[in-house]
Amino acid sequence: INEKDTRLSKAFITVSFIALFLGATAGLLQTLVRGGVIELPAGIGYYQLLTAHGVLLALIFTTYFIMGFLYAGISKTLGTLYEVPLKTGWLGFWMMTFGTGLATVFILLNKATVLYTFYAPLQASPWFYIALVHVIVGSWMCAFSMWRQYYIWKQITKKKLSPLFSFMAVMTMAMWFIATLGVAAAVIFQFIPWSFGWVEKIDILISRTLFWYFGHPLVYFWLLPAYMCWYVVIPKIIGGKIFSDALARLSFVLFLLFSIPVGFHHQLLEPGISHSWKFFQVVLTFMVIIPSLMTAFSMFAVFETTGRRKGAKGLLGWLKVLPWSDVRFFAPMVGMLIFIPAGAGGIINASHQLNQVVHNTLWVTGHFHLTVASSVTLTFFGISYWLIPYLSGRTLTKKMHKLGIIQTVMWAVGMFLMSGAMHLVGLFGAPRRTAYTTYSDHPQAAEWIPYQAVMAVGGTILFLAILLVLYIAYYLAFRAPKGETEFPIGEVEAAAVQTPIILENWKLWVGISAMLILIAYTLPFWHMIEHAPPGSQGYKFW
Ligand code: HAS
Repeated sequence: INEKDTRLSKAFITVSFIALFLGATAGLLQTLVRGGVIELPAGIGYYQLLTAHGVLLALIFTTYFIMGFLYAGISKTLGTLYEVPLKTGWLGFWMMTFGTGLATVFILLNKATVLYTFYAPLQASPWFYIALVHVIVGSWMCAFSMWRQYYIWKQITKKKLSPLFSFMAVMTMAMWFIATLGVAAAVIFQFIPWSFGWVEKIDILISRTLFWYFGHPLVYFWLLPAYMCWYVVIPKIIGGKIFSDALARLSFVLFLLFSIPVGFHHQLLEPGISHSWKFFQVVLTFMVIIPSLMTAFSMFAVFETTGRRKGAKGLLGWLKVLPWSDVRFFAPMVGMLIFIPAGAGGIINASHQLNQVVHNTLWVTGHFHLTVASSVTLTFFGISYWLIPYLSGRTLTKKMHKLGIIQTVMWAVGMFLMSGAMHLVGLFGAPRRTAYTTYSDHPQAAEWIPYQAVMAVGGTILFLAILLVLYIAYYLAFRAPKGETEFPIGEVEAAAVQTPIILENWKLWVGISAMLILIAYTLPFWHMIEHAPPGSQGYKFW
């Protein structure tokens, strides 16, 4: 990888790890507050910390890590970044970083205590929304820059199919771009005029709908780079081959089609949206489960074929020959295993009737700590263990392999306690996003408190695990012995079917995606506007 490209990736990864540290510190404090273990010093609010925790980890750590990973992979598979993509990438980085800095300052000043979902009626300082515009537009710059690199590569090579990694990167950014149009519309047309006081009222339903139009594909924006590691990197690390290039591409196409028109499954208890439209989007939600099931199938196939090729016998003998002591495999593998119950939880959430039981309880918090905070995050840690030395020109030592494995185990144990307790106590009705002081004197709370204590223990273990991963990252970036580290990119099985070119037909897939979005959203949106409360001016532009 070229030195200039390295710098861009390193810049993104550095910010992501700083956000990881700050967000984790907020997380530790908040789990201790909620468990009733400590009280915050005067002036700092529980919801302020919760906002910092959510924004820094769910939005900033993930997005920056993803950009750093995608740029490194694109440079590896499509070649050194051309001038325009590189410059646009830096423009994106600085816009995003300016926005992130500004947003963090306003959160710390307690002027943007609106949680990471930031929809109305909670209102922040207008500067928080202006900061968000910078983050969103900056990320679009990165999307344009990656697409441009891909386009130039295609022009020069005249190839119909691009390398699997870069196809996946382009697809991930396409999904991100279409999804962020919703949140950008809410920020520009609703939140900014409302927070500056240019309009008096805001339509809450529309703000939530635009947020969730973005909010669900957002979770796949986190997931897809993890899947890129599972599909493309893991086969190489375990000494195997990619099961099927066509299957991997198809699963990404299905994510583009079905991850966006499903936002209503976050609004199943929202008045103002008719049941038939909710039902329709629930059906589409069940469609978006299919590419994950395909991924599970594909990964099992890779593990089994690789194991058998290495001489494994019996039904499960292949399990034994997997490289369990290689942290590059171990961390993502634990992430994959956790994704089995995590995905099952998602299916429960999406089931309309069951959603009535779990919505707005700590169950949902448990769900996303298994998905994004475990399956995705452990995979990102697994990637860091080779990506950081790859970028810094150093090597992943045996000692770091061991520390990484300890880190992963600590993460799994901490999360088992924290997320397990969240799931259970959620079923007893414990609400999410509620400070200890809000209900601690309520008789019902007595039943919840022991679970919250377990959450605090789990949260503390997780915080220690973060300190460990930060140490490993620092060591790999600045202290490890100099040398070359591989960027593992797998090859496809010789026996796999030829990939049909149609899978890389962008007009077709983006067109179908737009059509599905129009079908799923136009009429419900129209109803919302028609039945908007009088005087609600958030959509004055209509
Ligand atoms: Fe979710 C709420 C439904 C997946 C994140 N979700 C959330 C929120 C977040 C989130 C952050 O329908 C909270 C938002 C908020 O603040 O309010 N979710 C789903 C469904 C899926 C799903 C159907 N979610 C995710 C992923 C996330 C994520 C992924 C982050 C990365 N979720 C919901 C719903 C809600 C929700 C409702 C709203 C709840 C409410 O009422 O508020 C599906 O995509 C899941 C499909 C996954 C699978 C698992 C496949 C398993 C694989 C692993 C195979 C393992 C191997 C290892 C190969 C079907 C691929 C084998 C190895 C051996 C050694 C044996």
